[in-house]
Amino acid sequence: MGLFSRFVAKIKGESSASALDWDELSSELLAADLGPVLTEKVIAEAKKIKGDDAEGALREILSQHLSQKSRELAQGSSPTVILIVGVNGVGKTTSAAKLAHHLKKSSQNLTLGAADTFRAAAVEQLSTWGARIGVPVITGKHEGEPASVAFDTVKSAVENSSEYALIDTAGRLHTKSDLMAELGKIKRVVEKMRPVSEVLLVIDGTTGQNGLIQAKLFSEAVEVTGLIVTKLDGSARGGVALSIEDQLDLPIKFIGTGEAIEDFAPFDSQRYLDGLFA
Ligand SMILES: Nc1nc2c(ncn2[C@@H]2O[C@H](COP(=O)(O)OP(=O)(O)OP(=O)(O)O)[C@@H](O)[C@H]2O)c(=O)[nH]1
Ligand SMILES: [Mg+2]
Repeated sequence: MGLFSRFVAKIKGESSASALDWDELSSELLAADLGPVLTEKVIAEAKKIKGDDAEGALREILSQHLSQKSRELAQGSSPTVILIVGVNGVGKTTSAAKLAHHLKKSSQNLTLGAADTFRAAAVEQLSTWGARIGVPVITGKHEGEPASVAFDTVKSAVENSSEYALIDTAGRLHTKSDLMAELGKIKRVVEKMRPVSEVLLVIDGTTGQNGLIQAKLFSEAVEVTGLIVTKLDGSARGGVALSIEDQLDLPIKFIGTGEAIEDFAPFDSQRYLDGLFA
């Protein structure tokens, strides 16, 4: 059942929902990772709703907490440079491959960069995806300088007339300031050649309110332009998405819904809202 379907039933005064009180609704929203701030706002606004179109009114309330920024990828001068960043294990490498695959459907040339030089397996992982989807992957020396791999990726993308250069980076703890500073360096080095049009922060949709803290700290280190929220397959919790959009005004641009290359789509806010009421 969608997160808000009982909510709507209660507002309509349906008897089946009469036992449900606002505290209970509040707990449900918290359990869905909407977070305390947004939960409080939504409950306060929802209490004012009366009349028949409770669902319409509630949808309107929730829409107002979604980011109004564009969910389209920004277009740079070819190649459009996109950095993929985030904490460990959230799905950056998989999302870089999925995004490349998604973009390949509409553009001729793409270049992927494996700027996670800390783990040999990470380079291998992206190279394997690249071979599978037919996109060249630029790699560097193990434990080499990530900024230099990123630079080489954009250089190669310029040389082979790629429309996009997608750069995967190593997972980093948002609380480690040296690692966060490295992101700024990668961006600065790349920008000697081309502007970085997008810094996409990957958030694991099941990690709850910690995702909000990650988004805050990454935004302080580097100008995050949008989010990819992963692991939304079968999760009843994706509410963190709404809470990040509300508090940081960062638009979710794509979602990941599984491990396969096709389990990826542009974020559709209307469908997201449908899911909450379904
Ligand atoms: N179910 C599900 N699994 C996903 C999704 N995206 C990624 N994964 C899985 O999550 C795991 C980690 O994915 P990676 O892409 O390696 O994550 P990463 O952020 O690059 O990890 P590090 O480079 O180690 O920081 C893998 O097993 C992926 O298959 C998703 O949308 N749904
Ligand atoms: Mg990775």
